[in-house]
Amino acid sequence: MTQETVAATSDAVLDREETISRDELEALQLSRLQHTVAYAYDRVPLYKRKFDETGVHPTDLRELADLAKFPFTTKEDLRLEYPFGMFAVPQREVARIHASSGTTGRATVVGYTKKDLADWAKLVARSFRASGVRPGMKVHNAYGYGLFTGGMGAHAGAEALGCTVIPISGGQTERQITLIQDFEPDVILATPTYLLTIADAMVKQGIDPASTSLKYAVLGAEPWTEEMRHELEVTMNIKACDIYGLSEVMGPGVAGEAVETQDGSHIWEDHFRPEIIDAFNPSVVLGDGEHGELVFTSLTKEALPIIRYRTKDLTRLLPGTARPAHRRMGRITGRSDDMIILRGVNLFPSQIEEIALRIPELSPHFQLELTRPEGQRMDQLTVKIERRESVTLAGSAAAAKALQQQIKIQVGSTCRVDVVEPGSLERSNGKLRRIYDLRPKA
Ligand code: DLL
Repeated sequence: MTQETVAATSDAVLDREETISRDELEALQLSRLQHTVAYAYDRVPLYKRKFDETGVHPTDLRELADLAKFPFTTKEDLRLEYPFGMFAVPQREVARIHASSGTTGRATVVGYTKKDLADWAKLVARSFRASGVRPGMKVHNAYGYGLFTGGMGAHAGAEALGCTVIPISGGQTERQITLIQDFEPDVILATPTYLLTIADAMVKQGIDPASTSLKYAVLGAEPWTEEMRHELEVTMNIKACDIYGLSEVMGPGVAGEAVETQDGSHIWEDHFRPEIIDAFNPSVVLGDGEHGELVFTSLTKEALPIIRYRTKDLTRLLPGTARPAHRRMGRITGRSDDMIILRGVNLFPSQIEEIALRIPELSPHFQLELTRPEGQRMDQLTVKIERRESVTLAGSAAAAKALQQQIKIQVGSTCRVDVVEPGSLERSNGKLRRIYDLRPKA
């Protein structure tokens, strides 16, 4: 045990920073923030240029609210500085590099010093511990290994916590099932949709997913709903908690959920200062409880300090509960760039998930297709969703109608619903693609 840890709860030893008061935490944030903006300004030409253009200097940061005077950083900035222009340390001090897949344009590259890696592992360990994971547990890590931060980030965190890690990575679902049966892990780490794929494949093999050794799951990397939590907890007889993060800010472990409250992830505010802004009018910083776009400033990172990074994730900040000084984030409703605008109405896949899972005949396997039928000027949304195994044809038709009506009532959108055969839609191996935009390109 390191010196910075102290005994706190009955069966877990928390980091000192998890138990400090809000006042103490904010004092720590301010001094770390002052250091970070000066450090970024001195070492990264992009920050110097942006601060100078905005007419703001690191010495202007006298209190936490002054952060709002500083310019935002976007994914586009990271792309323009590809590959290493955002790094604040010489290359020999960069211990590891990760990158986003870059489905739209160039990949974004991120780097870590040895200390960054140690801090990251500590925060992932902190998140896992909050979610019920304990030293000595066997952890089946089905997040993808490689440039994606999920696999290696979760791996290092589980090791730092003192767990036995099974580094299976994503995919090869049959093999995942064999190893779950043979190695009898206590914990599984995966995206929620991939865990669903695993559970589904178990059923196909005649294995009851509720009968395995698994007791906990720590799920993230994509939006998921309370309804999906319920589905997975019941199907697998586990406790499922959320873990949030993004590569530009660190990777998994920026925020983690406590198993005793299951009320949203606590943002580890001793390392990250969150803000919520109006996504359409970014100069407006919103108050706690108000919905908007999440923005992060790193407080301790060396290789890639990040100032006011616009995540595009839409959520709100809530007061801390299980870790009172650290604010929680509400569930991410979606990303501003994943929002479907259908005849003026905004819609997110998570809204469909929420509504569909309340209809007993429907499964959590769905995708959204956007089309523009020949000769028409209006876009059409089709929800393709699998029925549950036991459901009859008549049951499917009634469920389709119910879903269509509920989407109309709760979201305000008119859409088509096609209830399809179980197993006919693509399964997730990691982050699942929900939206298929088949409209002709302009
Ligand atoms: O997905 C890091 C991660 C790995 C988090 C494993 C949790 C578990 P990126 O590939 O950079 O990093 O994608 C980051 O994924 O901006 C969100 O849109 C989404 N995301 C991540 N965690 C959650 C979550 C990793 N718990 C992007 N709920 C973020 C909803 C999430 N969305």
